[in-house]
Amino acid sequence: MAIAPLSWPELEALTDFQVDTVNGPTNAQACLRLFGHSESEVRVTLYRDNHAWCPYCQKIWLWLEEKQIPYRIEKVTMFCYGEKESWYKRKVPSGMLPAIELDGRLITESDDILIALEQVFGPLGLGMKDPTVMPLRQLERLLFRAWCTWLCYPTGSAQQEQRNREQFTGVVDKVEFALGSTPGPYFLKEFGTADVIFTPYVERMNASLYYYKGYSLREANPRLSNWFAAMESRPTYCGTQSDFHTHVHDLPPQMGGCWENGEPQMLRNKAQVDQGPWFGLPDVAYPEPENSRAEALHRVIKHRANIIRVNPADDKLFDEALRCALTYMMTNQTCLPPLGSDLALRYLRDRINAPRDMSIYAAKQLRTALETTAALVGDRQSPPLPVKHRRDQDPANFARN
Ligand SMILES: N[C@@H](CCC(=O)N[C@@H](CS)C(=O)NCC(=O)O)C(=O)O
Repeated sequence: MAIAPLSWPELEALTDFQVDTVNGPTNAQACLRLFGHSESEVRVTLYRDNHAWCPYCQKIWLWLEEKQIPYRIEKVTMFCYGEKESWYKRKVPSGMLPAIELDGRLITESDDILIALEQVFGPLGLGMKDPTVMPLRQLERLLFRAWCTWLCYPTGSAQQEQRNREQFTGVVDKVEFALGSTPGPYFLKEFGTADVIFTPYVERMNASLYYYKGYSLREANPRLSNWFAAMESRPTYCGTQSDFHTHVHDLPPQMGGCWENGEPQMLRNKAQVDQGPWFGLPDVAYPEPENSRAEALHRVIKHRANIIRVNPADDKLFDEALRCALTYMMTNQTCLPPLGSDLALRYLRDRINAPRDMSIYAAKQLRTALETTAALVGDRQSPPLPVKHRRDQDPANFARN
């Protein structure tokens, strides 16, 4: 039986989600991380992108979280989402991210940043210049280049597509060999710098190749699969982890385009990433935390005024439709949204960003509730997301959080 949508205060009463952004687990919302230290001990400011998406920023973010170095976070807009802040351009004229200030000294370039941090705080496991880490850093760049060649250039023929695929999987075999040459799931005996270096792009490769090429990196390679699982046992990594939907739609403007191969598996994968079901995708394998719905609800309530304002639909109509989706998410009871709200609900479904807005399972719960509710009143899909920019995600439309 269908129920009426709950009011905002009634919805608010259904979530007690709280995180200590400063001293609690790794999260994308924090502007200060202390790990139990006092603020006067902070020596590092990390400038990273507002969207918690930039791969080079993720590297530094993960390193600081693993080492539990107290730091401040200043969030900066990436060009493809909106206007770069002028205060940042005065500091870093190219506007590139990440950058850090370490005892007042500005450092750019993610590798130089890690080396500078190591000099002051010591390495994470074996360091950047360790002779066992150096070849792994080179292997990561080799993998990166093979990925770009396959993903980011149109292929004139099926043979070329096959060659690009084989070139990539050939490098993946080297990665599998490297992972297999030490005991345990990590690149070296202990978790460390080498794992941090591989993390951002391996995560993006897993998402993009699944969606654009029908190739499941995580499922096709047993050692990478173990490595992902080991990474997911670390709350630091989980706090920075993105889902497939976010990655595949954030990558094209950054990479200058991603090319679909049109194969049947690719088409199936693409449909699932875009339209669900989102549970079961190989973007995450650890068990869902019990508070993921409460987290999603809390995050929507916090930003509801902006979420409703930026939605192209009429505010009153979307307010009700959104409450229907949230009511369904929290009660599991069907809640019929207003007629004509299917597009508006799918507009939001397509713009949930993990981990910027919420963690990976919360994002899946919210996408599912929006889609299930939209499907009650229509099957219209919103126009495809832009691929040259993502100004539809301009952080200027949202309060700082
Ligand atoms: N080699 C640099 C690359 C950094 C980089 O490419 N950053 C991109 C984001 S992933 C950037 O800041 N682009 C400018 C923008 O998008 O605003 C590093 O390792 O730090």
